[in-house]
Amino acid sequence: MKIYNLKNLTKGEVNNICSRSIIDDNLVKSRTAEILKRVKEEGDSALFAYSELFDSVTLPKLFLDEEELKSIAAHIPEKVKNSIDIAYQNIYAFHKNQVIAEPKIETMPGVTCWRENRPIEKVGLYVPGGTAVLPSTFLMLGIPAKIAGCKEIVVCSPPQINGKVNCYIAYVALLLGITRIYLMGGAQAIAAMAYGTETVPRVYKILGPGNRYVTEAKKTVQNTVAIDMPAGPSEVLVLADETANPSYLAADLLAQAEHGIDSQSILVSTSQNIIEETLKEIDLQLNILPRKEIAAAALRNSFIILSENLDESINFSNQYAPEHLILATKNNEKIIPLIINAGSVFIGSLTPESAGDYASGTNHTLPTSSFAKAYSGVSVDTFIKKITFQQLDINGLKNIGTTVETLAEAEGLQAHKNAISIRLRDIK
Ligand code: HSO
Ligand code: ZN
Repeated sequence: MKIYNLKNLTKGEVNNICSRSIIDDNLVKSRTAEILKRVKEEGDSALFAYSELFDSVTLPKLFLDEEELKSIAAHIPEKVKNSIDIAYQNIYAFHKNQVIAEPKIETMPGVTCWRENRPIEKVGLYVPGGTAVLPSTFLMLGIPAKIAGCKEIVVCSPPQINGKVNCYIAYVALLLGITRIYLMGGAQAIAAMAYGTETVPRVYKILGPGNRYVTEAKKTVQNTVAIDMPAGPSEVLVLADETANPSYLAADLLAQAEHGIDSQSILVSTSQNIIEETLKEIDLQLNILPRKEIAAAALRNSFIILSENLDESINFSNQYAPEHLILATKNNEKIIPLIINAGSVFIGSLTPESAGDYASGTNHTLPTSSFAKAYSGVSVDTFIKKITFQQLDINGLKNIGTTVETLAEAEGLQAHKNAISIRLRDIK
């Protein structure tokens, strides 16, 4: 891991190490465009062809139904099933409280305005397969969608070589009351949900992480459907003072690093000693990880910042805007109000990111690539639209009438003025 001394870095250099600009890959772009076009034009037959090509499987049909999901889910080991159940309960409990009804506001006597929530009727969830199958991501997307009340939840996940999904994915589907999983991954899955095919319903919003093809496809279909947020490689920033535990810091940095070779694990510390000890710990812990090659590659991409004091550390963190921020200092409570940009924050030495990745209750679908400056993580809000309502009574019309007439006239919009005047004349 590269080590930088913050006080020796110019503004430009800080900007540089904070930027996660991913080089546009023209091959990914052109292949994705081709896939999108083909699914749009040929529908189901393109999807069958792509599962032969990319998933090496000849599917009899493009989805698994409830009976099939039940028989797959029956093979789930008891221990995993119980853990999924607990994660489900915690995530449900936390998200349930995000549904908030706003009060009606009388802005002037007789003029009442309010907002009501409405679920997005049709949403599409992408649940990755590939090297890491992530049932946790299915929970993180499915639970808020259910709580929001989305009527149609289309779920796409790539088929395994046997033409099925694994037992965890099947079990989570049934837990969520989802009775069909479409067997498709990659850009073709995003295309199917964005444009619709004979079998796959077209949705209004697509959510979920994926590889570069999925990300590129989501970016491209945005003129047709909404998406959750721009996605980039996963990242963590650990902010540590001299009181932190180096073996915990190393464990948290490695947990992030094992996600993928492009993951970023950043340590920002005021203590040279902690930095040295953490590097030693990383060496020890890395060697025994099954995904050590991936983690090692990610660490080569990552860096450590030595800062003069905690304020500088926090400023750096706010500029980096990490997806995950871990606070490992003696005074975490004081830092909380100073955090401006972060996806999700993990406080104190007993709170590893893994807790939130799986089971504490918060969502793990979070803004990466510094999008935490402008985006929130997935929540029930992600699956809801808010509609405004208003109603005027006689009093309200009298009270607001002249104001609207005057403004309409000022804008030269006589018909707008008339819509008020015609009513005012009647009630006089
Ligand atoms: N850290 C990932 C979520 C995850 N971790 C899933 C394990 N499984 C992105 O927040
Ligand atoms: Zn993770």
